[in-house]
Amino acid sequence: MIDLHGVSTPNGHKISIMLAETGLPHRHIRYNLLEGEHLKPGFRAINPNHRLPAIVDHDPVGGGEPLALFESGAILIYLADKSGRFLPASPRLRHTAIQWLMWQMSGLGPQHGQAHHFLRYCPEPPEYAVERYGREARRLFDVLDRRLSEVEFLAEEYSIADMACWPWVRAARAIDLDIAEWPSIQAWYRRVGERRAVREGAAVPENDPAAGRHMRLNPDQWSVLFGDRMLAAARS
Ligand SMILES: N[C@@H](CCC(=O)N[C@@H](CS)C(=O)NCC(=O)O)C(=O)O
Repeated sequence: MIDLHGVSTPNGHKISIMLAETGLPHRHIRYNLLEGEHLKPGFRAINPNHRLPAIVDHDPVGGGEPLALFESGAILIYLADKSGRFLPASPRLRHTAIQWLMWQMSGLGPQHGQAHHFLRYCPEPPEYAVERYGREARRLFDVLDRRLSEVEFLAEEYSIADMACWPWVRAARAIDLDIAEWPSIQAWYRRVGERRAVREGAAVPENDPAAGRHMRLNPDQWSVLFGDRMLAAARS
């Protein structure tokens, strides 16, 4: 049994999609970020970085004590190893899949995340930051679109690289990007989105605060995400 410590955000959806795809037995433990549930000291044993998602596998690969893992890319690779699915068997394509997964983890996710921060959270967004991250967000979509004009899926066959990117492409409307501008991304987005496991894994609860476009945080919520409460969790 795998515990998914999760949240309804793009990073959380990567893992719920993979669990739905593989059918690995799991239960979903949902966190409320705005309440700071991920900052509680007890969560550190699962993720010392105090972020979501994380998993605890009570029947881990290789046996032994339950295994706790954080970083959604590492979790996807682990679940691919455990299930023997969604990482191509051929070394060339396996490394291609890992390459695009790393691109998502280091580029698409963080850069679109910064664009989102300055557009949606920053009280008085500096024009420089909005433009810098806006341009980078568009550049990354240009890169993705070019790749998807050459192949049906990022590593030629459907893999964890597609599962990692898809929720971030879906979230791009929140930074005012319309995927209709990138036809190959749009076609791939529909192709992947038609999968039952993707629909199931990426279902957003109606009351999910992260699903809204405009984030109006009260001072305590701001402190949890960006201020003293966030820092205190790492220092305590
Ligand atoms: N690189 C990490 C990013 C994790 C991350 O930043 N998760 C967000 C939710 S998508 C989070 O926990 N935010 C809480 C916070 O910033 O306090 C991953 O891919 O797992």
